[in-house]
Amino acid sequence: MSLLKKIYLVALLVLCEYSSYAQIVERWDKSVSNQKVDEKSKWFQDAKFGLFVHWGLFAQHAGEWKEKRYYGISEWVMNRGKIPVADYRKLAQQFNPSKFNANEWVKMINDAGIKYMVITAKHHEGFAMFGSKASDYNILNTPFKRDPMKELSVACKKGNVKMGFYYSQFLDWNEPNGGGNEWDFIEKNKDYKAYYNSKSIPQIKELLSNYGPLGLIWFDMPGGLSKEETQSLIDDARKIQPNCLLSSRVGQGLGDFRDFGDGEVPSTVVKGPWEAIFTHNDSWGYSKFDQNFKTPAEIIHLLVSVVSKGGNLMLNVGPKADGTIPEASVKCLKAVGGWLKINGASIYGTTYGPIAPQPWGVTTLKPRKLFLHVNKVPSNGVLLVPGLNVNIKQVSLLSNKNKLLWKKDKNLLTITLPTKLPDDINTVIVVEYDGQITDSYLDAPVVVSPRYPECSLEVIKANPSGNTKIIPVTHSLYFGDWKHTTCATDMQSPSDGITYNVQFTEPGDYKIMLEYNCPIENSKQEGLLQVGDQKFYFETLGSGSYDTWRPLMFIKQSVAMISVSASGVKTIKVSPVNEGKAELFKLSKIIIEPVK
Ligand code: JFZ
Repeated sequence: MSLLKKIYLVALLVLCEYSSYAQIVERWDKSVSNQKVDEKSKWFQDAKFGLFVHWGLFAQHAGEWKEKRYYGISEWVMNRGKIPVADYRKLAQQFNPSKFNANEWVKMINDAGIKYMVITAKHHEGFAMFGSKASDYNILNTPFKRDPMKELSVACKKGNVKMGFYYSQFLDWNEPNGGGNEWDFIEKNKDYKAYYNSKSIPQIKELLSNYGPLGLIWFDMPGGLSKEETQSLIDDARKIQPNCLLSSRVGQGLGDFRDFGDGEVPSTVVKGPWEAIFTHNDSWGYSKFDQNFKTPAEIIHLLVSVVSKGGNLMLNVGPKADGTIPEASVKCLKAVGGWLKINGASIYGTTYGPIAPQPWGVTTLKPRKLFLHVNKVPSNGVLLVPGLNVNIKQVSLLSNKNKLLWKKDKNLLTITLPTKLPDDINTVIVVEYDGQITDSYLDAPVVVSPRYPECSLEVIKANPSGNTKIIPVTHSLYFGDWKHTTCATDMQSPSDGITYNVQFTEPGDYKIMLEYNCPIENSKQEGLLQVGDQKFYFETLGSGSYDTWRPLMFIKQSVAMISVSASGVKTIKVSPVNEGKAELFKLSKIIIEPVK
């Protein structure tokens, strides 16, 4: 691993004061689970959909420096190219986003159905995108001369969009006492407190004082402050704007809402205010060559998935140096907004779905209304909704209010779907009911039905045994482009393994496949799949090594063909056969396909 990668990873962990993801979760759970969800964060939890904007001098490089293209997060080019401060600062002399129009941005936000925006006021490059008295390295000292943050705060107020600022409170590659620049400055000579007192804290106060009521301050990459000093920074912020929410990346397990890792969605429901953040392509800052944009369907599915677990999605755009937003992002957000115009009632103001994910999709909830998000249609046109211990009043399509035929047998609701669903990306069905839906069904068995091309048994639904851990495994396609896949890991002896309870809705023949990552050097170990009392042995196949800095490559291996004689619950278990030289594999899911 290169020195830069080590620095980034260590910085990421040390600056976040965490030694592992588990500790991130554990430390947060300790602090936030004691906090009641108060009125202050209600707007945030109702909003569900935010826009992240990464804009700075880095947009001029657009991922390139001295004819070299840097794949991954383009706002880190100064660090990756070890660009001397003296050279980098020249960018400020030519920065003139003449096509910037705050009202056009806010119109795009409104058309997208987005309710809040968080924009980089100062990223790690140290340049303030706002007029600052604390540092002359700011946008007023450029050919642009205007304060785009001021113009955005006016436009957001007019467009009823909550405004927030991203602020990198510790990493500052422009400053001798800021974090992260080891190529111009000597780490051991740094005085972080001097940096906080002369630039970071004064600028945070400027943002809180000069841009009207803010929805949130999105701190990032904490470091250099003790828990007490972080708390006093929070106290100072509260004195200026008590209702402004602060992100969990303020550090020390503090903050008003929880941010997960970049590009990460928790695999289960998470209670309390939280947010998943995603790039639109593979970079936060504008990149002139990164065309890997997520489609409207992918964004809608991501938004629905996040909201079904109780969170917000904040999707990022990276404006160009001229002040315009890439056309691919504008078009995509408009299409997502079109879906929300019709289906927004199933997103805004909802809470997490009380029913575990089903083969057809997931759910969200409002009092007396359960929303079924159908993105896979059963071949027989009959939707099975388990776990409804309530009095059903009506079932209809959200988009056109058309009533649907339904019947209920104990806690199983059966809905007859129309031959053509109104939306082939995600159709929403509203189940109106009396009474209280309990969460009890979140832990129900995973459902497998032959009415779908395949059913996935995500490992989060399994029970681990022995040393087995079910955790998010972090990897990346390119530098800083983090991905997180929940896997069952550390299965190395026969006493380790995972067990599912699986509800087969109908008898039939089924093919069982395992999806896993297994480094070639650890492959050819023997595993055992047990379905009820049937045993199926398999030998693992190599899929590629695991390294945080590379894509985690998965392989799908067919290991069994079973006949299920009647509907009902079966246990499915996976474990190593022998005491292995290494873990059997990192298992992400079991896939079950009906045999046609
Ligand atoms: C940080 C920045 O370095 C990056 O440029 C971008 O602004 C992103 C939103 O935030 O990157 C991080 C910070 C923290 C984690 C991962 C990436 N983390 O704690 O997993």
